[in-house]
Amino acid sequence: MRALITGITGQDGSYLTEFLLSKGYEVFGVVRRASTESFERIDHIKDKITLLQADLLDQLSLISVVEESKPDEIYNLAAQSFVPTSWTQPVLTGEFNALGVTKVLEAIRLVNRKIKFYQASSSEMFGKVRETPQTEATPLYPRSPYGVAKVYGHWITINYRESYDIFATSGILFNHESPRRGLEFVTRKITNGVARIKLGLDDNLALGNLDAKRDWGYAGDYVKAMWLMLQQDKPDDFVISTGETHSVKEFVEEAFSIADLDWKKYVTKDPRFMRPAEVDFLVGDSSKAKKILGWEPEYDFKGLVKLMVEADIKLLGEKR
Ligand code: NAP
Ligand code: G4F
Repeated sequence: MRALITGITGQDGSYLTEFLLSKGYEVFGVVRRASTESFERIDHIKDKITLLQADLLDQLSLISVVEESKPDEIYNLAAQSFVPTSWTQPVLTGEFNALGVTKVLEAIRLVNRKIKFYQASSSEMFGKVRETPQTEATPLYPRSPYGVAKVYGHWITINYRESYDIFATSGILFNHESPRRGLEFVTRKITNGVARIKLGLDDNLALGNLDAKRDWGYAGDYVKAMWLMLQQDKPDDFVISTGETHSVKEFVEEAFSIADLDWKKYVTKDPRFMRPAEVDFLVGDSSKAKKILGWEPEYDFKGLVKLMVEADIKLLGEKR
């Protein structure tokens, strides 16, 4: 089997690549040209995969990489994925996260309609939640330009499924984290902050809204669900979540306690990290994925926080 992954240099791209290699896949990854190469997350597997240059902004480059790699499956993970940036760069976010999806689907339509397609949709689409817990049938109410663009990506995926009979699936994934998470996302910001404080490199961690609640899972568990979705007889939409919700404050308490630190001595609230419109509460119901895909997460909240805190303490310790 051959797979093409957009966003291969990202958190999910790196875990999915490892998983597909373990299943015997030939893996091709889309990377965009940059003046300096930073493939940190896939450095350890770079010699086992083929990297091809393309950009979600460039239709012809996407057609070329699909022609060249001849994939059985395409995983569209590339995106501008940081929600706050979607307010400062709303047009670019729309180009990547909304129209970019159409460009990948057009490449499939033009090159080979038998290619199976996975779209990285998001629980951010639920935004100001209309029901709890959120399922595949919950109405969408996005609260950021990022969320709005992801709604477009979700619906264009369904539209190509219905218009052209393409095997196009949409995975509505709730927040998933890992030691490879970008440093600006709240979980990694906290675990990196804890490690820095523990090692005496810092004495403060400035955060925004501590009351927001998220359904946090482990990225390594979630990429398996992506693959399972493409192994089914028919394309569909699936919510992937743990079913547990915790506040940012609870994440902070757990992370600091793992390092034997009192969080109240170090954490401050900084209005710079508040958002123009917030998603206050998310919790997913992934019964459909459990029943049809047989998917279950292995990591729970405490296991995830521990994994991330320990990894950051080790990483910073090694760098010293
Ligand atoms: P990430 O770590 O930010 O990775 C994003 C990837 O997209 C990077 O490889 C990046 O490449 C690539 N990319 C960005 N713009 C591109 C463009 N114009 N052309 C080609 N590649 C481009 O994100 P992630 O956490 O792995 O998330 C993967 C996907 O799942 C994203 O679509 C995200 O929106 C979605 N999602 C994530 C979560 C979550 O909790 N992690 C939840 C739901 C949905 P560079 O290395 O060149 O920047
Ligand atoms: O970690 P976050 O930045 O993730 P957010 O906005 O939930 O988005 C992530 O999950 C989505 C799935 O629901 C993905 F689609 C998306 O690509 C991304 O991966 O923020 C989580 C919460 C927010 O409510 C935010 O207001 O944490 C709150 N928060 C509080 N202090 C903070 C901070 N967020 C960040 N990034 N930095 C802070 O200092």
